[in-house]
Amino acid sequence: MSLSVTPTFTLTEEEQSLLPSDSDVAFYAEHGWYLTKKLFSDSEVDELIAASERYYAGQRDRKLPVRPPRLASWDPSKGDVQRHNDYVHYEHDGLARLLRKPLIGAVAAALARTDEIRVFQSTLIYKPPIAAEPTNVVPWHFDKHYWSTSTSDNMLTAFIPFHDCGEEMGTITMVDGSHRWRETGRDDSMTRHFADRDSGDLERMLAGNAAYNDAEVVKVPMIIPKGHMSFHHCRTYHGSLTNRSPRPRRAVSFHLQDGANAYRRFVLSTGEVLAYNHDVLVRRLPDGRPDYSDPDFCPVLWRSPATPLQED
Ligand SMILES: O=C(O)CCC(=O)C(=O)O
Ligand SMILES: [Fe+2]
Repeated sequence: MSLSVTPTFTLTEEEQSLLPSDSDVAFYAEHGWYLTKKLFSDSEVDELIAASERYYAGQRDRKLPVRPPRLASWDPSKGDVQRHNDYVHYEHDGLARLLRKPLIGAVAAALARTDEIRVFQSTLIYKPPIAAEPTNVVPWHFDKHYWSTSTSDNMLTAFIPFHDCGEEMGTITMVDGSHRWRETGRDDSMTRHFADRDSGDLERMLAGNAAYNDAEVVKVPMIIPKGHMSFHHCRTYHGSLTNRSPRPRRAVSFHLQDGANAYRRFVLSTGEVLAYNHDVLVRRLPDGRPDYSDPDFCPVLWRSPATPLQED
């Protein structure tokens, strides 16, 4: 992107009043999660639903140039299971326009105490209203495990429901303060997405890590009113139960990276070099590493006005 088309990142006075306060930022640092104020109007949230329905009906503004190996890509042939679709900020302009609202990036930057926030991934999620549907359960995990090829330990996720979202819907639930735990035993399976792993193993891993840290597992369900969202640190354990309500649970998991994040080589115990889906998509740095600041896939969402612009 050339300097001349670099967007300016500004907030209205009203938006500034929606930023986290200093005590909110301290709360996030201590607890590993944060519930925002109302960042989207009702009509913006309704537009997210409409855009997601167009997406599910097959509308795309562009397609990924190659299909990465572990792409989450629900389509109607998969039926009434939990839907996950990655890279929606790339493939669908209607969703991207709303998700790229600078205010979301500004909130993330304040929480992560950083000047720049880039999109890392966006996953459109839909839990059908089927209480007994096993794929609706999201087992305990933290996101950094499958971002092992990222240098940053300061990445974070905005969980953005498209309606009021509470316990009956199987809202996202955080394990309070778990981002500060030290990790016991790590193995290759942790780099795999929770959908590809055994939920019993994940439950045991959570209990084992809590015991190792002499910590109690305090599960906090995020009760999120329409237009609000929750944020979680990339090392905060979280999961969610099934959808027991009569309506679908619709959301985007908007995964964000701080400006300093970059690719690092991560070798599994087998000697295999781990790849994240980006690694077959993004442009390369001069030294050959995947560029996690490729503006096509990882656009800048927020840059604090004081930060000098860089040519990319
Ligand atoms: O859909 C959920 O409840 C959890 C989503 C998730 O794992 C995340 O936002 O990182
Ligand atoms: Fe997650």
